[in-house]
Amino acid sequence: MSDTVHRTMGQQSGRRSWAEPWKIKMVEPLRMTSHDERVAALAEAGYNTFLLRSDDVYIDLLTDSGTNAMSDRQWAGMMLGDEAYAGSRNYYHLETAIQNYYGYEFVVPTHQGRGAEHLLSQAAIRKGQFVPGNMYFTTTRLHQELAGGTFVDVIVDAAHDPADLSPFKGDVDLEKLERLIAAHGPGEIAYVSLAATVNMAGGQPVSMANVTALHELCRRHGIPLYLDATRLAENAFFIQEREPGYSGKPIAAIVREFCSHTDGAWMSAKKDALVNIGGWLAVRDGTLFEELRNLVVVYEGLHTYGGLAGRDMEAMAIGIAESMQDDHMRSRIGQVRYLAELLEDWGVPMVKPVGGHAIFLDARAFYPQLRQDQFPAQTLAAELYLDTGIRSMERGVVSAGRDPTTGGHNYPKLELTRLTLPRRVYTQAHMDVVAESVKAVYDARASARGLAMVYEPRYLRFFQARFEPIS
Ligand code: PLI
Repeated sequence: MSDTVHRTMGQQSGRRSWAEPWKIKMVEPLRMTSHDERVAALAEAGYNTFLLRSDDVYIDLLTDSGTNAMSDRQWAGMMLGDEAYAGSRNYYHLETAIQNYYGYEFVVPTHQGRGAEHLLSQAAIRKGQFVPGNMYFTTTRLHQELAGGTFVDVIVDAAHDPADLSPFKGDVDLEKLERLIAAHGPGEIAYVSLAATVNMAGGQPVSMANVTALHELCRRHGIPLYLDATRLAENAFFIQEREPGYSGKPIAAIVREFCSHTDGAWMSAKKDALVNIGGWLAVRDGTLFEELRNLVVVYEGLHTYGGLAGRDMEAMAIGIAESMQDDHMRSRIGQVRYLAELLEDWGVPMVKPVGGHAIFLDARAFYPQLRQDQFPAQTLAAELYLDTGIRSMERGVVSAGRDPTTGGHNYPKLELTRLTLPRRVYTQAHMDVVAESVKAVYDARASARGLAMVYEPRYLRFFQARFEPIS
């Protein structure tokens, strides 16, 4: 095509699209299923998408956790695994990557995020203490409770409203936190548990202004501030886009600045860091580090592998660097927005603004005829699977579990079904198929009857609970 023709086309269409900063070198075939096969598979799975076999799934949007496609650089790194029991060179690469990109001095590797949550909760919570945070996350809160702590939600009210368009719905409400400290005294607060891009709120970011003020407040009261950095690079993208003074700053610099306002962090590297397994915990306090480094050998493995193979740590070190690249993040969140725009055009109700890792469909708005104890979000996940074999996840009353004191259901304001996008895995055409399937389920919304829970495990029930359709 001549330069002139090319330029003219550009002018006529007036648009300039973005594309992924990579090309595909290996593919994994997908299996398509018939409607009858899906009906049988869903019944066998107790209407819980976690219990489906992945072979029965066409497009898997259950989670962005560990489902990333690694780069050729990461795969090359896997071949450089130093599988020594102690002192693997890959551990030192990982330690350097975390020190450079996040800025914490002392690093403990763990097999995944909840391994790190377990260690931190055991080391930093005394029985009876409170742990305030910006909305609960399932595994985080459970480990805090198992250590004898009580989680208290101090997120801004806007986070609980799917239609509120505030740009930083992950922020901590500093007044709520001050009130909690005044009521119990700072000695009864174990630490503040701050999550970047709050998962259960729809992937909503925390502003730099908020973490700066929060850190100051914590310092005044002598309370540590620990960060769940699982999706911090995505959070940094929103700061770059929305917060005054950050539009010219690279994601990597924003991440470093954000961490500088915290006393330590943990991460499920299965998200931002573009690997299939791995996690870490990192702090500035040498005494706390000593305790964590001792605990890790009890629960995870030696402090230079923490439950991981050397090759896993190498892939993580490389993935951390790749996750901070601006063009990577632009296309990652660009794909989430592409799907959101299609759904928005059809009036499908979802949490807004759209977050970093997923679309969160508003199941209450889908199914106003269902009570929350008829599990609207679980029902929507089941219907989506039946339509085209798309797997999503419930993030509503089932995920919220039971109140440890009363034993009753926790009833969260948000009753959501999450379509989570794995990184570098699906194409724009897959997104079209997903959007059309959601639209078909939305069009059929009046016929949904809901589900009854017929089996409930003790911990993290959403993973293994079983349901039956209400007839
Ligand atoms: O799944 P883990 O154990 O590697 O990480 C636990 C974990 C901690 N924090 C946050 C914000 C998470 O999102 C998280 C895990 N999330 C999952 C599995 C998800 O599907 O969102």
